[in-house]
Amino acid sequence: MSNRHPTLTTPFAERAKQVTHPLNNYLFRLMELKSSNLCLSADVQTARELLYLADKVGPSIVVFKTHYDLISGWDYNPHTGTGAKLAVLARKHGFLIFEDRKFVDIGKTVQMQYTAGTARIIEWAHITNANIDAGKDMVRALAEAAGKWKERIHYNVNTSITVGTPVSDQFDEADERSDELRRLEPRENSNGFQRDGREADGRKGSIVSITTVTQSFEPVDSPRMAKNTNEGDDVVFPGIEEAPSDRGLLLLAQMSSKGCLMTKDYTQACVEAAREHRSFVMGFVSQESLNTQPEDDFIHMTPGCKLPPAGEEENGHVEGDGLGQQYNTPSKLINICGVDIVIVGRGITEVGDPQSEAERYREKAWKAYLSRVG
Ligand code: 6AU
Repeated sequence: MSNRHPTLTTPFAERAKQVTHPLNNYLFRLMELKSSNLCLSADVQTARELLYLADKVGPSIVVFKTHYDLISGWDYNPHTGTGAKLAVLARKHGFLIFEDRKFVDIGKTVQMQYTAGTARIIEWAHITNANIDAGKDMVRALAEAAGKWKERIHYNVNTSITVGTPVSDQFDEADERSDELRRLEPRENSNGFQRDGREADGRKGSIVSITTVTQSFEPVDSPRMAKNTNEGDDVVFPGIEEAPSDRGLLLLAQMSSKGCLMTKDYTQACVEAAREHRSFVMGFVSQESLNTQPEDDFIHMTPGCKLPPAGEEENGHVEGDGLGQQYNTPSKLINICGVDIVIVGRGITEVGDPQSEAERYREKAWKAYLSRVG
């Protein structure tokens, strides 16, 4: 870590003004507003527990981290399911959702894992992360997928249907329009040109009727992630606007686990990949600050964080979990290692009162930040 990098002593409110990534701008302002640099790692087993935790602990945190594949009863419906419900809580309490998916594969596969399949992570998670062992092109692939997704959600699709007898010129136009719609709305577009007598080889036969589906795309102003109609779903955390609809990636640059095989060269490759994709990569999951060049302003989120029990905080040391996880206190990670947000899981979720424990972590982590920036 470079001890003198300006980001270590610059308040989050100032960093908000300088950052490239819209989600970092939003997140730094949210952190100042809530006096919080705490992320909850909600590694619970059921969707019910997950949503309960998000509602209870939401006021103390700025990021809510999920492993959706741990959760039984995850409802995949994009409008009313678990992701959409989390989005409602994120707006209400003011936090970003981070799906800890740790993508690692060839570019095409990670694009599909990110945007499609059952979970459609991109629809509900503002942030996700990737291990770039597969190479830097994977980051570009995810960035491209996020860019295309954002273009698409910025438009409302308005549909009108007319039925009539066609004139000959209409067919070629109709085919072009149909292709365009298929490109924009893969698989979901159900418009059907009903043509009788169309030959398999593409020659036109006798046509009895045509149903024309016209779709126009109108810009949508709200960055809202999922459409919900329940009462109260529109509540937005006071003092800040809704999160932007941009998506962000954290590169898994260093791990908290004992014997981790990530080398310095790998970590450096993460930094280079981040610099190449500043409009998509927000920063790192790492154990220290990796900002070294003057223009670096990446955010650092750090797991492996636990406090000693209340009243014993001064002792400082916390044992690992016996399965490789190693812990440091918020004070060490933020003050000495220079990270911005601490990620806490079992330290909060496995106590009797997660709500007040989250407050204890929030206070300690924020105090460490204040002391770092002086
Ligand atoms: O606080 P814990 O130990 O209960 O949970 C830590 C959480 C888990 C891990 O999957 C995750 O943080 N994690 C990560 C992440 C966030 O990518 C990286 C790492 O190096 N160590 C780690 O524990 O959900």
